[in-house]
Amino acid sequence: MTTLNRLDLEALWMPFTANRQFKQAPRLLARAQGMEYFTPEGRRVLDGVAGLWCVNAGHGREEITAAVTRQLATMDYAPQFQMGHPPGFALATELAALMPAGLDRVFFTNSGSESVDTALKIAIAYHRCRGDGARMRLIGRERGYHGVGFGGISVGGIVANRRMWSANLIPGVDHLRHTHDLARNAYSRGQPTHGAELADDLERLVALHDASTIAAVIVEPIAGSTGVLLPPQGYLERLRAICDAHGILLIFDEVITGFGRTGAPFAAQEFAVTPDMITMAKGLTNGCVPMGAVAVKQSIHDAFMQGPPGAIELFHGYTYSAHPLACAAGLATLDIYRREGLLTRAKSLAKRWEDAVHGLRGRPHVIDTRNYGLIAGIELEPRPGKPGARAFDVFLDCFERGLLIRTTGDTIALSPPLIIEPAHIDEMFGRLAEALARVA
Ligand code: PXG
Repeated sequence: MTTLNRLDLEALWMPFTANRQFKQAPRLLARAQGMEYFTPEGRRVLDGVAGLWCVNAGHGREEITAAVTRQLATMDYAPQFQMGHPPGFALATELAALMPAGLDRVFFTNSGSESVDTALKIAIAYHRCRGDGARMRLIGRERGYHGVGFGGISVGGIVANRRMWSANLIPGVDHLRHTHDLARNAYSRGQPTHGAELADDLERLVALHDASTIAAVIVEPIAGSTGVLLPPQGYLERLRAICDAHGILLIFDEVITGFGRTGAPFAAQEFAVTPDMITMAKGLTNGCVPMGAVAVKQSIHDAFMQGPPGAIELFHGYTYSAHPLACAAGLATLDIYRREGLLTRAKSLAKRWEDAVHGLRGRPHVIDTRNYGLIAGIELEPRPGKPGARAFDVFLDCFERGLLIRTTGDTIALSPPLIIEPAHIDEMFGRLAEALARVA
């Protein structure tokens, strides 16, 4: 590993990466344990982002390793089409029990992107099953991220993910405005005060298109990828009420907010707003085997269960839906979450975390600090004409000095493993403060 040279890097086309820049000065990780990564040279790097918002129980969990190893030796793969296996049913049952009441039917996928496209397809098909087939329109939100499938980029609101394929995005999609408003909400602790009225954008779209053409609205309860955008107080409630008034399904994309990130198992529970479907991935297997899922209300599932008993009710699925290794990893992960209280642990650390986040106020270039559960967004003033460059330099500086952070535009996002201890919080924000002082 330590002897990788330039040629060894050529074949791999890396995702969401500046490939040419990266390969000039590669940043490699070779090993991980608990709260830490180690480089091939053995240098310690504190994990401030749970890998990529997924390793919620920390790295190198032996129980998961053992469960996956056992499953691999017992049955490596089994089809799910017209066949089944016990770990698939067991994981679905356990997940259903974790969900907000009523969302107790589970469809398995392999990623967040697949979960999103699955949920959008279910939404449209659901209305058709009920004889309401004109409801095909999908509503996303500006600055939303819903993965990289054609459905996900269509409802998503990130221009760089859309412009290349703009002629091919799925038709019949509109976007609500995003809720990020530094002028009114900078330095909010938890949910911002202003902006619930932005949910009324949905009323505007209903007035424009008529509710009878709208299938679903999809939002992240907290938008992660575009820089930690928190829902204003009352916003999600209002969105739910408008959806209810017009028979529109509400989908929460909880790929990053699921599995304890906010202080409750799911953000839906934390914010006490129950959507009709929840998409998830990442923390479902502690990031160690790819897996995603969509939880749906039983009434949605049941709308499909009609026609002759021999008929396939939903023409959708993946070769690796409910892959046995992923199910074994998921079951072991949920067991750890339960035993160690990790799905609510963020709550007990949230105040300490919040104070640390807001301790960065007043540091060079910082124009906002925001937080929820074990999530932080630290927004920097961009360098003139060079958006993202300053935050990226902070990222590089942190990595060199032993801290992994994530940046998007000029916002630094932190989302550590939920096993984090107060000493790690101090170390993380100490290092970040030093990096901010160094980077021009
Ligand atoms: N929905 C949401 C809300 C996400 O955050 C996806 C869907 C797609 O998941 P997959 O498994 O297909 O990648 C995501 C992914 C970041 C970051 O730094 C976030 C994601 C992925 C990569 C980076 O914020 N989230």
